Amino acid sequence: MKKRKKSGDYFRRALRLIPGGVNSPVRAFGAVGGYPLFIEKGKGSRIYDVDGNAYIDYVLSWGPLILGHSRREVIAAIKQAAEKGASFGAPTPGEVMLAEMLTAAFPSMEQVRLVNSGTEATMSALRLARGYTKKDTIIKFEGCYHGHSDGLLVKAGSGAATFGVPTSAGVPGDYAKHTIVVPYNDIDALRSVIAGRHKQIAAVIIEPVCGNMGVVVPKPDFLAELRRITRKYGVMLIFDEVMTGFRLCFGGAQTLYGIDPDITCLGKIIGGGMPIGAYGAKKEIMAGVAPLGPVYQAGTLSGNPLAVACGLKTLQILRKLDYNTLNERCRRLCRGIDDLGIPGISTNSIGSMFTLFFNDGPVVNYAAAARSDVKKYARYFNALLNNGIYCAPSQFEANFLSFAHSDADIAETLKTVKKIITR
Ligand code: KE4
Repeated sequence: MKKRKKSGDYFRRALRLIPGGVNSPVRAFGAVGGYPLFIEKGKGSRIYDVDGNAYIDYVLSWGPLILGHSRREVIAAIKQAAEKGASFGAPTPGEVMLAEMLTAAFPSMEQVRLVNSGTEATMSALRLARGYTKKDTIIKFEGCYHGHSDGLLVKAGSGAATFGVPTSAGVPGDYAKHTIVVPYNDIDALRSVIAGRHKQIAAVIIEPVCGNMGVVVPKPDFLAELRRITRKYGVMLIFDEVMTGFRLCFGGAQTLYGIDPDITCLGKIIGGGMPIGAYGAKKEIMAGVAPLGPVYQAGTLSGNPLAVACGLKTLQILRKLDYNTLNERCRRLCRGIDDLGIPGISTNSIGSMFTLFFNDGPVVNYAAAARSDVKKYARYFNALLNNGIYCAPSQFEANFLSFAHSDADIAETLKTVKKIITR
């Protein structure tokens, strides 16, 4: 049993000053019990808590650290940028270079605007879609998470395709009613909503591969059919690639599946672990964004030079790496778990993101994911933690590999997972 006394001390201090002791809810270990680790440092595939315990890290700050922690060249780039100053509130050369990198990797984007988080990216993308189409209603999919802007904290009302109801206090019903929620992977539900209401629907927003109900991949042709239907009815298609962008491959899910969305949202990896987000589209659509057009969006620290330097260096390194080596390790890990053939356990994985579900599967949407045994997941999570492996502290999250995860890490993880789930 690992000693985690100092984390407990910090948590008690934090609880007095920070709601739930954390600056983002999922970090509070509410779904798995106990108290969160307070992290001292990260290096390569590992993080180290304040009690000196080491963990193979499969959270990687919820995705951004695809190169692993504290990659030498990335830290050097941040230090070099910091020497010149933290922020100017004026354009800098790095922002142009990052815009060139992003639009080259995502040809559906001819122009891109940097913001400070994935939430800002999706919130701005929806405002742009509404401004461009002059329609107010949007469609999201059950189980997809796009950040915490009001109109997206919405769940399906009674009946599959009625107007949404808020999932959070403080969201006026008047906001939620503009959001329709349909089941992920249900193209018939999507088609009937759009056919019936396309005159009011500005956009559909989707995680093209979902990570926020645990990993759930689109059924064959789901995304292609989604693109066909939205194009047919004049509804914009927004790909939220905050998690999948530069994760599944250098060009994200849209490159992997060959889909051309109208607007793309990015985050996480493009900042290499520092605060950043972005949204982009064809020039004609981005012409609607202030100061060019009437859709207002702004940010004091948008394009922050340190975040840009960190993200740019990350992508410059990433561009030269072979994703097959990364993805093969993820496949090996998940295949090793599946080959154990344990009833009530299944894995979903794609690229270098995976979820072990306490669920017979197949987990193809939120209703299926919700049937998972979250108590078993909590026990599994804590057993992994006590054996030096840090996975997502919730059944309904994705886990990630980095280029720093070695064959030995995978072998150790598989051995530990086997010991835990077969006992
Ligand atoms: P941020 O505002 O947290 O940078 O991004 C919001 C967001 C948007 N779109 C997708 C697909 C996302 O996964 C996220 C954020 N992901 C969660 C983890 N599932 C962040 C972790 C957290 O909330 O602390």
